[in-house]
Amino acid sequence: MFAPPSSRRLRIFGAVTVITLIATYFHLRPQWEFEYRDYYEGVTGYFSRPVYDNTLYNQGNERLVHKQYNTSDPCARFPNTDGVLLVMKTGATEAFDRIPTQLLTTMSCLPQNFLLFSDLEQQLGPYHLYDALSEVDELDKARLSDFNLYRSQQECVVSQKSCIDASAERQNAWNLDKYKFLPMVEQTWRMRPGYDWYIFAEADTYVFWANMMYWLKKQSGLNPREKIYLGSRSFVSNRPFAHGGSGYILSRGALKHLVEKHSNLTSEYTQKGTQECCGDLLVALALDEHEGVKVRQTWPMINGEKPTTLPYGRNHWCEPILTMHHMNAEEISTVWQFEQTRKTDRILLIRDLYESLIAPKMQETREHWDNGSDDVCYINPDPAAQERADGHARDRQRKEEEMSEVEKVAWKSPQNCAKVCESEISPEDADDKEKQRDRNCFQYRWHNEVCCTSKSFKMGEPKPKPEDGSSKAKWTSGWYMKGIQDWIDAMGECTEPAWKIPEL
Ligand SMILES: *[C@@H]1O[C@H](CO)[C@@H](O)[C@H](O)[C@H]1NC(C)=O
Ligand SMILES: *[C@@H]1O[C@H](CO)[C@@H](O)[C@H](O)[C@H]1NC(C)=O
Ligand SMILES: CC(=O)N[C@H]1CO[C@H](CO)[C@@H](O)[C@@H]1O
Repeated sequence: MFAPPSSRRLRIFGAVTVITLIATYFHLRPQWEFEYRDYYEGVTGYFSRPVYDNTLYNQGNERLVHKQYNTSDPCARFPNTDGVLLVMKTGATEAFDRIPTQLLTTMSCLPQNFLLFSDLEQQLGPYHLYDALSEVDELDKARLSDFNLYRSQQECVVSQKSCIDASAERQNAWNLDKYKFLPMVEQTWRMRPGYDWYIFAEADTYVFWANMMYWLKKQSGLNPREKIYLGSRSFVSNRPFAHGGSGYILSRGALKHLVEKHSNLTSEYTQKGTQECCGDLLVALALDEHEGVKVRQTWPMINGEKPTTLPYGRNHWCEPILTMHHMNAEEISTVWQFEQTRKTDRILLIRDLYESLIAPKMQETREHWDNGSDDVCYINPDPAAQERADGHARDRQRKEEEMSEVEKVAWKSPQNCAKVCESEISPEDADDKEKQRDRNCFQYRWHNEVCCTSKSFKMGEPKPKPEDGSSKAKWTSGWYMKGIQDWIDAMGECTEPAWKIPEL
């Protein structure tokens, strides 16, 4: 069969057209790619990520942080963490709110062999959340009411948020939490034996890795083969333990002996847990009862506060910081950004947090604000007013006969309260450096005829406006900025970081 000549010509024309187009494409393609790459490099550099205005850059911290945030190489200044394992504990009611920010910030620079423990086995992107309670005896789980939430979480067939009201279950999540600690410690050694140091933290703990690694490996002189337990020491009925939220550290020696020599820890401390307040205490009991290991005080380097609640001043100034706690996702991101945009690599001291993050936001007074002033209080002496004041403030009153004229009337108004700090150093001693260094009054808070002052300075947080609009019920906080500045000047530079030697 032959096609008519017109149709054949058409087909040849079609074929030639297609071949021409393909040839043109192959001829031009490298050029397009090249031009595209050129253009892209002009904007950000081929392999680099964007540069932004640094949202932390402010009047007052220009010499401390860069004006711009170059996000290209976030791990460039991150230390080598060989020999150190991070073990992070969370719970199903909070994991998806807290862990992603940890993964986007500090943990993005850790080798990915850290461990995440929760009270439900879950998957978060490529990360696995292990169920710390998986090895608790089934009979205990069925028997103990503290495990009711554990069962509800497991029975949930949709997302946890849809099943569980996290704020209503806060107390139950806390009650369940204490049972996770020792199983987590046991599983950690079995899953990842042989590290020198194990850092146990929570999802709202921030770890300053550069300081931490320098201290653990170089500065502290601690030997991981010894049985060592480090943290911020707290007490429950005179029994010392390392506060869990601040993060605590176990040496290889401590973890190995505790886990390998005692096979029944989970069962034993599940029983004990029913009688005790908290899991961080249970860890201390297990270490003490089985290995005779007691916590060494590492506070304030291992710290339970965060930049806005740290009591800056004596003992919180030239000390390096290793951890902070109660950090919400935004706060974690902020401190990471600060670490990333610092102009220096030297050891990060508590004063650096103040000068970079807090000082630019300080002002003389804030209304509807609580800065946590509670060292010395002045309350209306009228019995009814004394009755109204909370016990904590009542216990911290200065004796009438020890009060100055200014202190005697401090309870009357925020303005009167402010004068307590202003009058601490008399005008003739105003330039006395020693007196400036020994200052005891940096800030105040006034509320309901209660005036309290503080021997440290801290930012604090907003308080709700009084519903009835009464001026007495309003919270007013203030800072004696001149006294703070004089103290800072009198302290001078921190010539050496004030490393804390962990003591028994
Ligand atoms: C950002 O950092 C990268 C990697 O360190 C560097 O190559 C790039 O030039 C930097 N960009 C700017 C604008 O400084
Ligand atoms: C483990 O501890 C539990 C609780 O203290 C106890 O009842 C049990 O007998 C122990 N088992 C072993 C093998 O020691
Ligand atoms: C900075 C600081 O200590 N803030 C405290 C302010 O007061 C509230 C209680 O009203 C505390 O919870 C904060 O910790």
